[in-house]
Amino acid sequence: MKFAHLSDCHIGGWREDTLRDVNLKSFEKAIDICIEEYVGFVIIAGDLFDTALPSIEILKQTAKILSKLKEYDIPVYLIPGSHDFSASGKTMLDVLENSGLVINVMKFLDGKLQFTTDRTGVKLTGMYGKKGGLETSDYAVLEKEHLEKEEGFKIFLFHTLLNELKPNEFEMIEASPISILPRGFNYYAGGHPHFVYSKYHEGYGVLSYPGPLYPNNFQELEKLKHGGFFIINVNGNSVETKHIPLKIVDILSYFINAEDKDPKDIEEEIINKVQDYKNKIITLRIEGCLKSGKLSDINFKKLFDNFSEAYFILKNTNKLTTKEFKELDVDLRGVEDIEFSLIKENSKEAFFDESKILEFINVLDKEKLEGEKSADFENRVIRDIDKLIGL
Ligand SMILES: [Mn+2]
Repeated sequence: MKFAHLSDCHIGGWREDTLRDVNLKSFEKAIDICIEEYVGFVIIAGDLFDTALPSIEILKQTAKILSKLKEYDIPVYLIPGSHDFSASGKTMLDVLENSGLVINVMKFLDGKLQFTTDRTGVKLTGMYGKKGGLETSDYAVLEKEHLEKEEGFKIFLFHTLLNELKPNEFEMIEASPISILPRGFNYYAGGHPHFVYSKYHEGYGVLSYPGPLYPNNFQELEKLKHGGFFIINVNGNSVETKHIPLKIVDILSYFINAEDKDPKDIEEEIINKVQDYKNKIITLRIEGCLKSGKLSDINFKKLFDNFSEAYFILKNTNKLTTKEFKELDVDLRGVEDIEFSLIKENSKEAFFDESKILEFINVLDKEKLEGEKSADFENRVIRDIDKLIGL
C-alpha cells in the first residue's frame, strides 16, 4: 500500500501573480505524480490554502486539480491548518468537502475524535492547527484512550511544531512536546513547520513533516529553492518514506554586500554577477550601508530591464540602508513572529490575555468575500467577536 503526504501548500499565498502560478503548478505536479504512482490516497496535513477564504479564481483552479484525483478515484484526507482554519467554520475547505473533493478527518462525535476508514482499511483521524499554536489547549482536553486502543493501521494528521522534531535553528521558537499526540499510531502526518523531517519515535510511530509544497516567502526561495512532499510505502509493519522534490522553475540567489558602496557600484555589481538566468527566478538580497546617495538612486526598474529573459526577479532590500537611516533597527523575522513577540511583551498591561488577543487577530484577520455585501461582512465579523467574548 502506498499513500502521499503533502502539507503547507499555501495555495494563493504569493502576492506576485507569477509566483502564485508557480505555487499552483507545484501543487498540480504533486497531484500528477500521485496519480502516476498509483497512491491509494492523498493526505494534506493543513494549510492547503493560504487563507480560510481564498479568491474564487484560486478556488476554481484548486478544485480543478483536485478533481483529477477524483477522476482516478483517489480520496484526499485533510485537516485545516493555521492558515485555512476559521473559528466561525467559514472556510473554503468546507466547500471542497461538500463537493466531494476532500474529506476533513477531524470529526467529533459526543466530544470524541472519530476515525475515517479508507477502503484500504487504513484508519485516519487528526487535529487542526490554529494561529499561534492555539490548538495546544484543544490537545490538552483531547480524549486519547479510544484512539490509542483502536486496532489496525492508523494515521494521525496534525499541524503543530513539536519540540523533539525541531532542528537547531528553530530552538528559540516555542513548540509543543510530542506527548500531546495520542500514542501508537503507525504514521503521524505532520504539517506547519517548513522543514523536511521523517523519523521513527518509540511509543509513537513514524513522525513526518514534508515541508512546504513550494517556498512561501523570499527567504524560503533562497534557502529551499523548491518544495516537495512524501510518498509512503507500507509493507506489513514497515513504513518507508520517500521525499519527492518538486522542481518547477530553477532559482538563482545572489547576495550583494552594499557596505560602503555607491548606488552605481551596486548596479554594476548586479549586472556582472547575475549570469545564466534565462527562464530562471532570480532573488537578489542587498544588504549594507551605502557610502553615498539615497536608496532611490538605485534604479531597479531600469536595472531589471537587463534581465527580461528571466522567469521572474525578486529583490529584498530590508537591510539596505543609507548613512542617515543607519540607526533604524530592522527586524528580519516574519510578520507573525513580530506580532507574537509584541503581544507577549505587552499582554501584561492588556485587558485580555495572550491567547485571547491571538484569537482576536484570527477573527479580525478576515477579508470581504467577492460579492459579499458590506453589511453582511460586518455582521459576520461582529458575530465572530460576540462568540469570542461571549456576549
Ligand atoms: Mn501552518
